[in-house]
Amino acid sequence: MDQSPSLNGQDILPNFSLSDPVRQLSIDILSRLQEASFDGVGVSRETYGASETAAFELLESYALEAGFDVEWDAARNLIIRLSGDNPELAAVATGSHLDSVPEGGNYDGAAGVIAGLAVLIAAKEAGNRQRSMEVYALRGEESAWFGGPCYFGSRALFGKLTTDDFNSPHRDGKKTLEDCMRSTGADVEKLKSGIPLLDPAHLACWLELHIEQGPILIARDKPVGVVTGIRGNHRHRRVTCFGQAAHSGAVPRWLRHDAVLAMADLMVRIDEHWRVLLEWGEDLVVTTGIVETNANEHAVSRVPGEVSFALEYRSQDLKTLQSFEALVQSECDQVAEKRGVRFDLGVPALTQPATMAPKMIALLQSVCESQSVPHEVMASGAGHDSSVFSNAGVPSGMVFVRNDKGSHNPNEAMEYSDFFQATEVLGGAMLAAASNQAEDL
Ligand code: HGY
Ligand code: MN
Ligand code: MN
Repeated sequence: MDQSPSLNGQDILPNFSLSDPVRQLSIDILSRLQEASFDGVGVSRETYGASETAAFELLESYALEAGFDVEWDAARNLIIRLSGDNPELAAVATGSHLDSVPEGGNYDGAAGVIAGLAVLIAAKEAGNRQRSMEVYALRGEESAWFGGPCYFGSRALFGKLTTDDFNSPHRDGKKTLEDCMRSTGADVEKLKSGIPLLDPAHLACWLELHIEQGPILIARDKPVGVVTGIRGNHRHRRVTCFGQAAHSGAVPRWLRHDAVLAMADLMVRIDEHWRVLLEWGEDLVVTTGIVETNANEHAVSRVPGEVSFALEYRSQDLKTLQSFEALVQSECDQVAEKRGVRFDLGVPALTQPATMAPKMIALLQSVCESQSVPHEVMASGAGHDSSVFSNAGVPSGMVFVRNDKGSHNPNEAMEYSDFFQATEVLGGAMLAAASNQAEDL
């Protein structure tokens, strides 16, 4: 990979640093977001819900106060713009999502949005850049609120929302994504038309800062990661196993069709395939994050006739995802035959894996080196909006921030010193890209 600290022959990367007031402002905004979204345990910013909208309105107030133009698009994403000297050139963009999982952490998504605002404020003070710089605060990245599909705000940008998305049931079972979008003022008809809200050619590149959400940067003792690729995922939001309810004392094992035992049998088989595939060097993670018997009928003295569970698997390799899907189906058939049960896998939601642009990886590495920031080049196990931008043809890159205690939990932590180092890497890369008039970065 090109290690030279340059971008299309541009030898010197512009210096970029955050002033103390901009650092303090970032801390203030993140603190206010946390206060506004505290749910008694952690942070909840509900996809297309009032708590997510409140976060967007808070961000808008800071962007306006900093003197930027802001725009709400048809999906109620918020775009913050700093015009360049040649505004007809393709823009340099950054951003991330503002929603969170229920009882989650404050930094998943929000750190990237606030880093983008900080970069724009610093760039405005520094002056002279050719390309406009934009921050996209995106709605609905998480799958947690609507069971499987995700990346609603970023996919809306490129006209990629589907009927299944709009009809996705909210986790409370009382409304759909469409209902929730309408409640925020989104132009659902326009989103349903499939007309892109953003022409990929409008962007010269997309760079997203995000917390790592995993343990690697902590283990490597490095503050920053440069991302090479993002796993795709295959989500069965609700698999149901239908067996036969029975008296727990009166029915012998050989006459039972126990739904929970059948599910357990399937999970052990799936786990064994996972273990073998990893030994063969495949990239794969498998999770069942939700398991529930029917609370209206389940009992200690009742053999469960029905159980539902979520099943998600992720890989950087689309073929691995597709072949694992076939394995899951064949194991369902075998367990069904053996135990006299039936599995309903439902309609899966698939998000494609994505690779980051080599030029963006090289640029981010060059900036890390020019700023003497220790960094790890690594893949992302978690999904990100950057995969949508990359698969839409926008040259994309990601900067990871070391963060302790993982993510998708209220203990999610991040050191501000790491956040500032990563933000200065993001800013240096964005400024280099914005100062470069080459057609293709
Ligand atoms: O689920 C994910 O990978 C992301 O954190 N939404
Ligand atoms: Mn995220
Ligand atoms: Mn997340």
